[in-house]
Amino acid sequence: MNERLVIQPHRHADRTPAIPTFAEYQRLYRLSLDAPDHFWAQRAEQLTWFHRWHTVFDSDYEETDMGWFLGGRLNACYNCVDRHLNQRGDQTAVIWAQDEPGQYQRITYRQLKHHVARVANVLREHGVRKGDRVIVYLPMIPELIYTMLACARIGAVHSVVFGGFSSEAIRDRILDCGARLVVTANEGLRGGRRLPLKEAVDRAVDGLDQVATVLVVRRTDLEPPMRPGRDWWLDEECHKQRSTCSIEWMGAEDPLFILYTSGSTGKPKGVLHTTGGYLVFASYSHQVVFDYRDGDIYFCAADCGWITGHSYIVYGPLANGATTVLFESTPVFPDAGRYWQIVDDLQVNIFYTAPTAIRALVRAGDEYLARSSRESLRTLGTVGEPINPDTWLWYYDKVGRGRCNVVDTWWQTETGGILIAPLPGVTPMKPGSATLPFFGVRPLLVDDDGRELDGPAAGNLCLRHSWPGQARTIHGAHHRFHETYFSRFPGLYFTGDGCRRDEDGYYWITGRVDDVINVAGHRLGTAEIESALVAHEAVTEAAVVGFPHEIKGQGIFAYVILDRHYEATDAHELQGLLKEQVRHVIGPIATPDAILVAPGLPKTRSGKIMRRILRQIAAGEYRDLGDVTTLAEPDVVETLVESHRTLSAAARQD
Ligand code: 7RM
Repeated sequence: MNERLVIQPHRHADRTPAIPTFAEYQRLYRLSLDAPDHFWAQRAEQLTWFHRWHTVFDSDYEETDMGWFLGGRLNACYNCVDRHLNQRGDQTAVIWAQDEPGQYQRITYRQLKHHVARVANVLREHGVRKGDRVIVYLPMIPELIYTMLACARIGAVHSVVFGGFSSEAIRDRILDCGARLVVTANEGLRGGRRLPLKEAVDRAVDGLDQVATVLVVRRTDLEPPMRPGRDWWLDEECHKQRSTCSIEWMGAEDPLFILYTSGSTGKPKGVLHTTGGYLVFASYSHQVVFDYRDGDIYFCAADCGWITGHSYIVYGPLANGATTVLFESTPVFPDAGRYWQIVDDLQVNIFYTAPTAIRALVRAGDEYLARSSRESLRTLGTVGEPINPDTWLWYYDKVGRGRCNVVDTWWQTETGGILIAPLPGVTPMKPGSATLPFFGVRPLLVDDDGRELDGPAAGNLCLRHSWPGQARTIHGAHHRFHETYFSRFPGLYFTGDGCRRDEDGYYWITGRVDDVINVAGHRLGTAEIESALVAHEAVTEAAVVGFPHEIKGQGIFAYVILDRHYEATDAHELQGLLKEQVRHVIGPIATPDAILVAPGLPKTRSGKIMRRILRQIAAGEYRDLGDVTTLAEPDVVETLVESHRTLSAAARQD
């Protein structure tokens, strides 16, 4: 694959991009770095403020205490809903594409306002007040958006938990953030299958007196057990409420939401975003990076359980008065043509998904494209993991028929919004590269000793100055926030990603350099999976690594050392048990693809596991394992290689 390939941006005949030329991008980029206060104040003026800020940006020297738009007051829900009513009360705000193909439900801005106000009143009636945390465990249904915005309206802090997490994971999050109210659904529907959400919540809150209220959305006709005094049907509660609800005006630095994300150590961290800077950044980046225009139909196929759904299904698009598509199903239900069917049915102009989904569709074959024209499309986006150039080109050539701009957008839960991406119609594209930094963003590469690298180079990706969408802390663990992001390279925010910069200054993200793996665009900590495994009585030690996976980007490979009482157990059965164990503790998304029962792990004499060797073996790269003589037990490596050979041979036969 030719990494020098440059694809010129496409101009769409009837329109000039928001940023009209590449020279203008460069000029504005300079300005955003030289005069960030001036630049961001102008962007913030696009929102509606109850009270203007007195200081655009302030931070202490260490950058672990940053604030944007200090003194300003606003409300995210007001900005996403109420302020549009005069101009676009009858415009569709949300198109819900239901699991069942061809079933759509349109919700106007006025209807959105009424639904959100009712849910907000229900929350208030159940005792939720400004600053309280609310756990949201819902499928991709309109009530998910209503609930997020209802929280924002009354100043409550939502924490959305992805439906692929288990009850234990829900419980951990409830405990960590101190939520007293949970919103869920009787069931979810996805790809024709039912997801027992209420049942999972019941298990999560069992014996937890802290949770006084569970609100249940009716998605199917299932009647789950309802505990009197604790469980309430949301529709019944809403019927009793008025469709107006007063707004809680929030300080710009008041929390908007907490979203849990995996790191290289310990349990997932509750990344906290605040109101003003986040909303300015999400809305402005949504407008510019997707070249969003009034009247566009915008479809982001992510799940609201992830940051992409927060910033680019809900907050960014709605703050911009867009029509945003909420997709309940999967890209392969009923077949691999589902996205394109929706694109044609709804005349989607902007489409945003993850490389793992595109790879699955490449694999399914081009025939699924034939039934749609996709002529309405203008911008195609990707996010979540590195996109290999072949996949990029398929997206560009086949899906976009060579006439759409492809934006490969690099960012993180912690960054709140997109930090590195091309601007459509403006930035020349290189397949596989996220290209150039967004306004106000200063990426830099450093070597392992923290020395900044100039020009073309490869190293650890860091960021120098704060930007408005930056996470402010980890809920209840500010010290951990500092430790995780600001201590490895003092004075810089460390992303955890490796990256290369080419001779044109383009950035090529190479993937995580820490013990975080990216499985089908889902971020998981190897330490989390290891602790789930050792929680099983059969396992005394576990080491988890990622390995290259054709569709998922990375797969999960677990090495386990068994308690001697279990050595006789049937290997196949044991693997099933351990997979179930991980599903139980974390959720289906963390299920290992392969489990290898190991006699020992390659460790240095000081007891440190040589993960590099484990990664190489898991990838089937047995040659060049490097110097293993420093290991405590060098022979272990050969045994592992043999076991891996056997395991792969068996897998090929299956
Ligand atoms: C938005 C999101 C963040 C991690 C990040 C990277 C990887 C995300 C890209 C990417 C290469 C991209 N948030 N990542 N986008 N890698 N190219 N365009 O995904 O917190 O869940 O994950 O995802 O490793 O650090 S996240």
